[in-house]
Amino acid sequence: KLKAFIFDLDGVITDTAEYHFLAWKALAEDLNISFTRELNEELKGISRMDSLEKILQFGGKEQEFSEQEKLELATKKNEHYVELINKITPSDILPGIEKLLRDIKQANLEIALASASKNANMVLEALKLKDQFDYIVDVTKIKKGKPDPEIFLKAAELLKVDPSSCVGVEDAIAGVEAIKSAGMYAVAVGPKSSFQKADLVYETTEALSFKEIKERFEE
Ligand code: B16
Ligand code: MG
Repeated sequence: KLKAFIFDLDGVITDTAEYHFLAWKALAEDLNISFTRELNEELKGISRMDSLEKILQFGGKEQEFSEQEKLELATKKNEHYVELINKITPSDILPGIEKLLRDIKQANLEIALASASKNANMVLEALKLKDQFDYIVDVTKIKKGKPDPEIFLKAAELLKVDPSSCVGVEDAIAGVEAIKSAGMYAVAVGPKSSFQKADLVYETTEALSFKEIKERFEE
């Protein structure tokens, strides 16, 4: 039986992916690494330090920095990112999300957030959505990033529901993998061709339908 929804943040609830992109791009340019939107796709759902590693690899510079220097680079990117997301308001909630959250609550189901972002609390507050969530997983306590299922399993544990009673909603390939490995029902947002492993795919957040997800889950 369907009992809970567990949401990703970036790319599902709001489009912070664009701000992550701009902040990484500025850092990459400083390092003389060319960074495109296409490469940015590979960073979705990936932690800050792992994202930095990937960018350094794209530029063939992964050997050039000490651990300390890498931390400084990641901090610099984050400061820029935080500056960019300061402008976020409830008008940045992606279409269809407020209705979906309302429909879930109306059906008396639980809602949790499973975001890899250390800025998730700040973003939810800026969107004025924090009250809609029963639990927000503290990512600093999570050892393994997506595609590992840990963050989704933690959310189910906090909600005290069995993973098999949960729907996970994601926009990243690593995220969908994490949901499936957690033994949950995976709803993906994005192009159908990217998400063979998902149980249900919606091209946009606007198309998300509580009724349809519930019916398909119960089939
Ligand atoms: P931060 P999600 C993820 O959030 C983003 O998709 C990913 O691009 C980002 O690097 C990661 O959070 C860490 O974010 O630097 O703010 O801690 O999609 O899991 O909500
Ligand atoms: Mg995401």
